[in-house]
Amino acid sequence: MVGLDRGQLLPERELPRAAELLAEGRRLAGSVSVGPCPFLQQYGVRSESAYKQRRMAEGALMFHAQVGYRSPERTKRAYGEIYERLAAAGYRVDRYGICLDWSMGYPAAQRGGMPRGTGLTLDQPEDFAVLTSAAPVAPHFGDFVIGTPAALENTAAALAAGATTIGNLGQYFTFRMPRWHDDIFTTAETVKALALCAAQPVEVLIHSNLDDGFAALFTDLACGIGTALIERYVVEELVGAHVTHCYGHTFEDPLTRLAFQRALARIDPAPGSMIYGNTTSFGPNMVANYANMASYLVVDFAGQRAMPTGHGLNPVPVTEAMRIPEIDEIVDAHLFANRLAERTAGYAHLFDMEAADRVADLLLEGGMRFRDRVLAGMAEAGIDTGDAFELLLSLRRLGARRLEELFGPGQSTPDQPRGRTPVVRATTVASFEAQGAALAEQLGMADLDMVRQAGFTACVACTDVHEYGKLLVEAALRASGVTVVDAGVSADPDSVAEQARAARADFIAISTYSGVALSYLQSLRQELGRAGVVAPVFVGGKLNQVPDDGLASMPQDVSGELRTLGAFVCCRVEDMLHELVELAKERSKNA
Ligand code: B12
Repeated sequence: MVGLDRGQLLPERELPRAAELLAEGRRLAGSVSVGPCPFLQQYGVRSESAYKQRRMAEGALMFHAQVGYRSPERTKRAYGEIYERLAAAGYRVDRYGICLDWSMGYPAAQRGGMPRGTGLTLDQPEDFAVLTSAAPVAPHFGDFVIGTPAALENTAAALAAGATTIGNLGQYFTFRMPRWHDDIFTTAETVKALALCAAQPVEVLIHSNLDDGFAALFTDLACGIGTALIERYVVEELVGAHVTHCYGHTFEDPLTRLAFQRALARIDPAPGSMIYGNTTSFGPNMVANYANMASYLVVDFAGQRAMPTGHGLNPVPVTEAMRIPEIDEIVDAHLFANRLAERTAGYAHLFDMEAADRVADLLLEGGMRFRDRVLAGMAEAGIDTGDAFELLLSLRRLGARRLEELFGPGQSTPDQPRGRTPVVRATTVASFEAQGAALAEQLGMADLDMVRQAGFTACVACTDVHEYGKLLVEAALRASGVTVVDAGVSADPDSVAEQARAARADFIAISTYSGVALSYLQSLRQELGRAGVVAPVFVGGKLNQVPDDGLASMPQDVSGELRTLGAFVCCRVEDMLHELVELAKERSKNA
């Protein structure tokens, strides 16, 4: 008994039924099918899954590159050029993850005037095929397709362009499109898109990047495996399609990275899509980033050599933390990775696979417990867990934090985050808590006391799915005695202004990463004015945007414009804390 009630999660009197949505998706398969593309033709396969199985049998390592610039021409050039330059060096890029812009998640008819990020927009369904025709590399449409309001139309276009791995179910759970509030529509389109894939005569893999979804926000890695099991139940048992899982961004620790691969191998019958690079380890020092890249790739190579799971491996360009990588930088990363693979061919037996399997056993056992408890808890609350629509929507509305609190497999421990001792601790979220506390301490006793005594209230939000900056800011503020009002993730400016007003916030802290910093701050200023809120705004993260003038297709730094708008631009959390000391001094003078 966890006190969960259907009325809290699904208060609507009427909701679509999965059976009808699934039937609609399947019907569409009569007119939409997997089209030809150079990848399928060159390798004589009907799907990427078949290709992966063949390469696994050969013992080959496979490689994944992420491409997607604002300009379709530049993206098409990247599609052709990366393949050709690697082939000339004797190497192969097996697959491209095509990084669509988040505005592609709106149905085409409603896309105009909606906020745009830094990625690729394809206006017509035919544009998908123009791209995939540029080289014999498997097209993976893994962002802003399944899981968005445009799920059905984007899936249809991706299939017609020859894509047989389509995602991203992970994004369904966590990504919210700015100014889009209809999660019922998003869920219905997602279920239809899953059914369209399931009804194809060739095997289409439904990709889920667990790090894009709840997994990046759990404190227990076993919940990540549990989520993979729940997704498998939805996709395979309720819809009849094939699921494949990706992870990697946040997996820095070598043992758990390897153990996660081995645990997934035991639950996913289909080949894996890709193991993403450990992007969170990348910083401003490019030489150091080569070491970061080598450190996770060596683990991934050993994992694939010992137990091939079909995942493409992802050499992350060393510029990742600074900007969207250029074509040259992607090629360099792949040249480096291929050479590293040659140099480390004999390393696999040096790894302690038994140690990894002991962790994999824990992940699996905890993951199964999590899945079983989630499904039993939902059923007890009155959710029809046999209905893909109801189950998906309930999970999304509940969110990672609550799911872990209610159903996590770890022992109940009230003083731990989420109230549980993790079965296998995920280090990322915990490290932000610790870093935040350390930053506050660095202020020194006198300044810290000054801020604590000021009794500030802060309204904190992030503009998109990137939540780590916000978690760090919140941790530092709490440790400085500031009351934090959580205005949410992917928070629209009007909602932030309203929450700042209601809480009488002394200041607002915004974390932003998706290349919308300037337009967001402009709207926020307007909304704050409308709500009558006069409070300083601190902003940090990736402060850039693609200009609207059509002259540049890459995002440009907008820190100067943000300062002109009156915002406090913060490269580091410390910048905000120092400013708070000044605000606290002023407050004590005026008291
Ligand atoms: C982790 C990550 C993700 C995770 C986020 C997990 C989560 N739940 O938070 C996942 C995998 C989900 C993800 C998704 C995407 N990502 Co991402 N991601 C990153 C990554 C690797 C790290 C960012 C991060 O969280 N760092 C941790 C924070 C704590 O550290 P920091 O960034 O150095 O921040 C410091 C300061 O800026 C400050 N700070 C931050 N915010 C604030 C706020 C205030 C008020 C203050 C005072 C200080 C402050 O605190 C830190 C320490 O001082 C970066 C690349 C990189 N290595 O930086 C890309 C990156 C930010 N992502 C990017 C993109 C494009 C995306 C996607 C659009 C990709 C896609 N097509 O799906 C989606 C986002 C979709 C959406 N709807 O928004 C781009 C952004 C491009 C740009 N703007 O130019 C980057 C730069 C990667 C790249 N090179 O292309 N991503």
